[in-house]
Amino acid sequence: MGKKCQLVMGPAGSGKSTYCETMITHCQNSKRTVHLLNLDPAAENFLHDPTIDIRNLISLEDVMTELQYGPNGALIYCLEYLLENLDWLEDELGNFDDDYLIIDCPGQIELYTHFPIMRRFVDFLQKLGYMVCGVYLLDSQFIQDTTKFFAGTMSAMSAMIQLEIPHINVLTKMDLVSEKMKESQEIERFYDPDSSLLLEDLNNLTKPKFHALNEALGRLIDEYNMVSYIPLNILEEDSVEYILSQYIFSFK
Ligand SMILES: Nc1nc2c(ncn2[C@@H]2O[C@H](COP(=O)(O)OP(=O)(O)OP(=O)(O)O)[C@@H](O)[C@H]2O)c(=O)[nH]1
Ligand SMILES: [Mg+2]
Repeated sequence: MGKKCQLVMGPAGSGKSTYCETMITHCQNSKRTVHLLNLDPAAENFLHDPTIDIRNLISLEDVMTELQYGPNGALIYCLEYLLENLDWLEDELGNFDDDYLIIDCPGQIELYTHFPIMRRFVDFLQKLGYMVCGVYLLDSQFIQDTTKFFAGTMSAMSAMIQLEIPHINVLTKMDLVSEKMKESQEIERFYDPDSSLLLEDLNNLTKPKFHALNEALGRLIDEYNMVSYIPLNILEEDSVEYILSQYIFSFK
């Protein structure tokens, strides 16, 4: 089977850590071996202790105190420090062979959009023989505001283009979406975004001077035709298993 890993990305609060916990519990229940790699130096508590943890290499608080950086600058420093100390990570990774690795990333969007950090990290994993799948999470509450949904879709696309790896997008927290909404046709246009359907909402929500921009962004999403979402309800085993199957399938 080879070494596989999921790089779990997405904006702050999109549900990355919860997704990792859910995936690990699910895999353990079905007797699959998984390891959590925590890449977020600002993380606090985990349900499952990470097998590998960036906090054992460098402390965000130390960086903030010693270098007098704010939290965002310190986080970038920590990740760049990791890239300079990949020997440490290689030792920690050991030889997991057929196991899965689930990587919980920080929520700073700039890590996926314009810093080369994640790209270099992925290159490193690939050199070690890992097949890496990007899993980009977006909070399903964004569907209530098309402007947020559009912005989230642009950031998902940006991560896909930056990393050039197999990729799935997941709409999280579906347990919070009403049954009525889930059963309606309306939700389908978010799973497989059709910009012409969303554009009307978007134009109603923005001032006329932005309409040309909205249309250009809509065309961009259509032209790439790459962004679609898989809904995830963490309370339903079938839903978690489906994401896992799509992740495996992404390598085919
Ligand atoms: N109801 C519900 N709440 C969720 C779900 N996923 C996450 N949450 C809640 O959303 C909040 C943020 O979840 P996290 O998993 O910490 O999100 P994150 O993306 O790791 O956040 P950062 O690491 O700060 O970027 C927490 O209060 C979670 O309990 C979900 O599937 N359903
Ligand atoms: Mg987190």
